[in-house]
Amino acid sequence: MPSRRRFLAGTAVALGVTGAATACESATTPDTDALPQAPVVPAAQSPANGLNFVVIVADDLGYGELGAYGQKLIHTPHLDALAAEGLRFTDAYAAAPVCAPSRCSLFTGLHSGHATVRENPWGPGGQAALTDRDFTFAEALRARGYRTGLVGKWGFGPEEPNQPSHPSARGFDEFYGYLTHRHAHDYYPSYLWRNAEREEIPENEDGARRVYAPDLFEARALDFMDAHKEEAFLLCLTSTLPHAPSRAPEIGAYRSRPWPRPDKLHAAQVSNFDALVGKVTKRLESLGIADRTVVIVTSDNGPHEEGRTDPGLFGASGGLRGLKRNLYEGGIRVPLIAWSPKRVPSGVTDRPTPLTDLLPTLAELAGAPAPADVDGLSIAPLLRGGTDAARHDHLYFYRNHSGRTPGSDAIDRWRGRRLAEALRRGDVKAVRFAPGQDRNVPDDQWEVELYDLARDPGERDDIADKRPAEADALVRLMRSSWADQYERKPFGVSLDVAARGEAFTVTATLANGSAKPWTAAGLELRVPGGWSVQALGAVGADFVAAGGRLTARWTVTPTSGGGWVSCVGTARHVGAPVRYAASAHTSSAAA
Ligand SMILES: [Ca+2]
Repeated sequence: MPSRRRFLAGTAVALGVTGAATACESATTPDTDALPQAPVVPAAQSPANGLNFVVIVADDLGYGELGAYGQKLIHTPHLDALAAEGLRFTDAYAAAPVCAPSRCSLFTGLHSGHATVRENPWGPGGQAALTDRDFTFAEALRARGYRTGLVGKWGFGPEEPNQPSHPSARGFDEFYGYLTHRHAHDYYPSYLWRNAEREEIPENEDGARRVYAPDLFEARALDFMDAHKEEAFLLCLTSTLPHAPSRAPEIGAYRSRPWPRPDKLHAAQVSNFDALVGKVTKRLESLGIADRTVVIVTSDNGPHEEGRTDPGLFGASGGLRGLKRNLYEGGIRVPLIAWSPKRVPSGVTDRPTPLTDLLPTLAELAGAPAPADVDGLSIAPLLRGGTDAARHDHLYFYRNHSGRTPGSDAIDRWRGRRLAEALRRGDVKAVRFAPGQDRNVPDDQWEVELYDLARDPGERDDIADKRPAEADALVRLMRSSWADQYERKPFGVSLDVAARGEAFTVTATLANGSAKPWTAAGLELRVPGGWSVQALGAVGADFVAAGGRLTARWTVTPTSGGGWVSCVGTARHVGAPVRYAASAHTSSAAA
């Protein structure tokens, strides 16, 4: 029998909503084998003339691997053109120097001292999954009526449908790609996931290499835009390029270069990523929707040195110290380009911009509420042509990772397996290493370094001894940036079903966890045909303050047996309609 957790996740999956599971935590385990599928509550209507968003994330693409960021050997003409026409960020940061924590922060807007996933699956803590407490930017936009798709690497297990860490449960209407982190390392997979279904790729069985996954993702991404060109959409294209292994169908333009084969293939991977971005923008133009689409391109961490590639050959870190796995700049500073013809002005910004800013930015541009308790800040003013956006007081970074590679370990001075933290405030950055992998050791056991990035962008001159008070101040900020379990404020609809004799009491809450008030709020309960419903008080409110909530209760009398009850919460946020939903099976409340 599926576990209660899977059952609860199934409710959320069916509706693509948040809150369902938390609402039912106190419920008794239902006999889920006997349950029909949860009813599908229609999504909100797509906003007329809404902006589209295409978020393209490269995997391990270094700060210096694009021509627009100084690359000389690898050709990236499409991205260079995007950077010239759009807004190029010189100081953008992944939240972590390896994949899973970086991506968790990117999707949820929480930095690596608050996010659910702070380590790779094989890190000391072995984290690999999102939970129902996580609210992604896809969930934010979906509540506003966006059609949402994710194509490529999701990277969070388990390898199962109908569970809270599946993209379908975290706001994506359509998913095609790898579920788990490890599976995404296979460029010729024998299967991929399409929503909750595992789809076999017989051409790649038994280790055959006939179908290259990036080609499948390209086709699916273009199809998604074709299918939804009349609607407002969010497409996340999470490419696995140019992650190890160095695999590409063709070496192409690099065939005659005097480089080892892994480096030729790596260069081809980066150019293939560039070509992918070019095809996406060309398709947006041919569909006539480029002018109302914002394309954002970035990477999840610094360049790798796996599969015998040599990042030094290409200057892949752009002159910064560090590779993937390091908390020095090369491990975490990433390219970031925002492009939208006629909308995003061309230019360059040095605003320190963590990828946690994506959630509030996309939400603001879409007119959707964002949870007020995220760490990101919106850069929407910059994308609209303003000179700046609100700046972070400081940026926090965490690393606890068992794997190490020789180059990154040497850059860390052979502390690559030790837990590390970094913090940037203004132009000053602290990096510190614990004695081992325990974050709770006293401060005086850590090795602390301090760098002035304005004068010393390569982090070569440690000034911690010269400026001890400043080093101490940054360490205090590291301490305060960390929460073992970050408590989230309620957001969206939650639902509770309690048995009361022959009847049930259903309590629903619509929580406005955003920073702006909502108007015209209402909760509507849906039950199977023939059941009677009696509201116990008001089910609507003219006004729900920021941080406030609307709660409604009903007595529900079933005609027989159990069944699904669903609740839809609607409100207007800055005048625009938003919609959240949750459902629960009444057998979950049976004594
Ligand atoms: Ca990565």
